[in-house]
Amino acid sequence: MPTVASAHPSPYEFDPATTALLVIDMQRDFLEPGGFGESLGNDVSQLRRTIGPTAALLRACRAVGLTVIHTREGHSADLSDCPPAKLARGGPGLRIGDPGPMGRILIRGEYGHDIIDELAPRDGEPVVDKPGKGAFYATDLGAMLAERNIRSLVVAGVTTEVCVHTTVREANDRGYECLVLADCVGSYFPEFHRVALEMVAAQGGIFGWVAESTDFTSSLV
Ligand code: C5J
Repeated sequence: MPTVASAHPSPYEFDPATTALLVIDMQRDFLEPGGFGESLGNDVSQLRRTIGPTAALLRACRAVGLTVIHTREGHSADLSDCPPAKLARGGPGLRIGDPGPMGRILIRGEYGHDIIDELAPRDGEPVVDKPGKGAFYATDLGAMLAERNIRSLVVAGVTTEVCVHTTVREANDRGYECLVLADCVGSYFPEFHRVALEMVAAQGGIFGWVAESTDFTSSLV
């Protein structure tokens, strides 16, 4: 069984046949100027350091035929799946559904909602559209994983303390063994990123493991 010996808090063992790479919300709306992330007052350049390692991770996973699944956060054009409290976020004229330089902010089908070119999904890789922070809420991700007999999730994406954390917590409660790749997840707030990773692995791995992506990819060969 492949093992990531350097994972925290303990070595992470996984079977590639029942493991999926989950790449969370690497969308223009979060990583590029003019999108949802920036509309909330964030410095989106903070997330860009994740792109190179995640591109390398995707190459390594695809090379060995690991299941790869992408997610995108966003809402339908009529906003019927967006709770009022979420709609109220951001300054006037910069809220979800408002027009921005990359199209309507965080709306499915708009340019800004899609995944950045560097990490574009390949044909056949599922893309899960989710209205919430967690990838299991109001999606068919659970069914998709069950169909493929997936038991372990290797997690990349943004942001560490929001959609990555929420999804890993949801996955942990559903019995998935989650490995979060520290260099492939990012936050607008470096301190939140650091502490969020500590929280995953604290208390003996309360809801997962943490490792560097190269330690994971070197275990694949
Ligand atoms: C946020 C996300 N931060 N993908 N979404 O609103 O983490």
